[in-house]
Amino acid sequence: SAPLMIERFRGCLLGLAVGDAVGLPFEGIDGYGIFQSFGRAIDIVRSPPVENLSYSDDTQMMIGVAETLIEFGDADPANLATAFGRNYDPGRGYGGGAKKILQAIKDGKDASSMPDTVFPGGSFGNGAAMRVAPIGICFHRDLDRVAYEAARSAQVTHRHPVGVEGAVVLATAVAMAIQPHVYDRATFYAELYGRVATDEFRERIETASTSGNDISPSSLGHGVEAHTSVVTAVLCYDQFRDSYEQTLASAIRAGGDVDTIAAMACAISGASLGITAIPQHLLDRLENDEQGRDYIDLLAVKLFERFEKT
Ligand code: F2R
Ligand code: MG
Ligand code: MG
Repeated sequence: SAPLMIERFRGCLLGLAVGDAVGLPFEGIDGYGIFQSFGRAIDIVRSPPVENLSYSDDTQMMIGVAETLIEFGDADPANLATAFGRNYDPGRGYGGGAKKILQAIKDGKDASSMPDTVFPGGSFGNGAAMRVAPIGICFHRDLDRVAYEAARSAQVTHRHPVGVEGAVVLATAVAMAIQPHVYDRATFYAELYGRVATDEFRERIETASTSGNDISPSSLGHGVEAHTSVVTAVLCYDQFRDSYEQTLASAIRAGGDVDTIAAMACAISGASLGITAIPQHLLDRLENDEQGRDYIDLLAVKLFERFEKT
């Protein structure tokens, strides 16, 4: 039977954290290198080479998005900036531009213009996409609202159109996946295509839509840039819609920015399949300190109560 909506909220947030944490040890290694050193991706998922699964910046920033939605009901950039600065721990492995902006916020400086200058034209990294999933689950009944809130959530750190579109695409994919209505492949990608204007995204969404199972997700890229990782992650989900475990393995096979591709793919998969689809042994190994597993689960329940029960 279809998962309950509360299971889907929990599956999305914890799915993202588990994907991030399982993928983190492989960040920066290509798929073949991972296979040579650690074996098959599916065996890595079934028995990760590290005992304790620690998450990275992807999950830490997702927590800030979730906290902001719970407290304020929307993705107002000023409120998000406060949450990101409050939670910022440089030891979690942030991108170079993000680090500068978040450190300035944490130090109480006015960082509002930094996203325009940290890279020429703004950042097109995947940092706005990797954290955006809570927006997709909260506003899933209104895809225009999802796109609007995702775009403004990106403004805190990512102002390049490609960086912004990464957040819009990922949030829209999550929003479609969490709905009881099942989107067929053509409709799913048509919806994503309609939300973007850059060639970087349009070409990759078109390829994913037409090539489907005939290509490996990594052929769309596996980099730290939004356009070389977001559609890759969407395809990792789409090729294995019925299995969280296989989606995670696919993200590991993609190589490169593995923690982030896995976080994004597994957020979509968890939203679709619910928390019971996440292997229990992975949840058990996920860090559970102050802002760990139980806290993330609590955020999912609070989001459900605020956005689903009204
Ligand atoms: N940063 C990492 N991993 C590196 C290893 C970290 C190390 N272990 C440590 O402890 O420090 N992972 C995380 O970063 C990615 C998300 O990055 P985000 O938030 O988008 O950051 P940023 O700096 O804005 O963009 C990332 C890089 O993309 C390139 N770039 C972006 N815009 C550019 C532009 N307009 N022109 C040229 N280059 C641009 C830069 O190289 C940025 O540094 C995730 O993988 C997350 O896990
Ligand atoms: Mg990371
Ligand atoms: Mg990463």
